[in-house]
Amino acid sequence: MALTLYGAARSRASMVLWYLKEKAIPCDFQILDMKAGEHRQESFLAINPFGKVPALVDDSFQGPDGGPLALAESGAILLHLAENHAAEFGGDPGRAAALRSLSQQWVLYANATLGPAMFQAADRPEDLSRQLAVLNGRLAKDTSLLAGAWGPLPWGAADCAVQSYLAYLPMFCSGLDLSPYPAVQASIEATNQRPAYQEAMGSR
Ligand SMILES: N[C@@H](CCC(=O)N[C@@H](CS)C(=O)NCC(=O)O)C(=O)O
Repeated sequence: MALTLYGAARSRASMVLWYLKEKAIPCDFQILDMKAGEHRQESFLAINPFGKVPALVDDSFQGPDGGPLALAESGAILLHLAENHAAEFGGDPGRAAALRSLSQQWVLYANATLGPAMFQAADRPEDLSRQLAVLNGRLAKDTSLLAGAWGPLPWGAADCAVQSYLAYLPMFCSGLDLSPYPAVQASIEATNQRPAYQEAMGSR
C-alpha cells in the first residue's frame, strides 16, 4: 500500500499533510513547483486534470481506469483518509454513519462556507463575524467539533478542516479583532502548538 500526496508551497495540501502527520499515516509528499508550471504538465494532469493541488494517489484502491485511485479536492482527500486509513468512523453502524455524515458536514462547511467567508471578509465582514460567533460557541463547549453525546472523540478530519482555516485567520484577515471570539483564539493557539501542524507547515 502506498500513498502519494502532491502539493505545493503555501497550498491547501498543508491541510492534508497535517492530517497525515497527526494520524501517522505514511505518505510520499511530492512538492510541485507551480511557478515553473509543474502542475500544468501532462504527468500531473493525468492525476488531476484541473491542474490543482492537493491531489492524492492511493494504490490500495483501483480507480475507474484500472490504475491506482487518484483523488483531488482537499475535502474529498481528507474524508477518504479518515474513512480508509484512519478508521475514524468505526464501531456501532448507527454511530459510525452519524459520525461520517457530521464529518462530511464540517469538512464541506470549512471548504465551501468558512473559507469563502474569509476570502470575502473585506466585502462581507458580517458573514464571517456570524460564523465566528457560532464557532466560538461550539469550541467553548469542546475543542472537538464532534464531541457531545458520544463523549470525547479523537481529533479528526472535521477538526483538521475547520482548524486549518481558523489558523489562517490572523494571516488572511490581519485587521480582524479576534477578542470577541476567545475560544476561536484558543483553538488557533492550540493548533499552532501541535507538533504535527508545525511539521506540516515546515515541510510545505
Ligand atoms: N477546492 C480545491 C482548491 C484547490 C486549489 O485551488 N488549489 C490551488 C493551490 S491552494 C492550486 O492548485 N492552484 C493552481 C491553479 O489554479 O493553477 C481544494 O480544496 O483542493
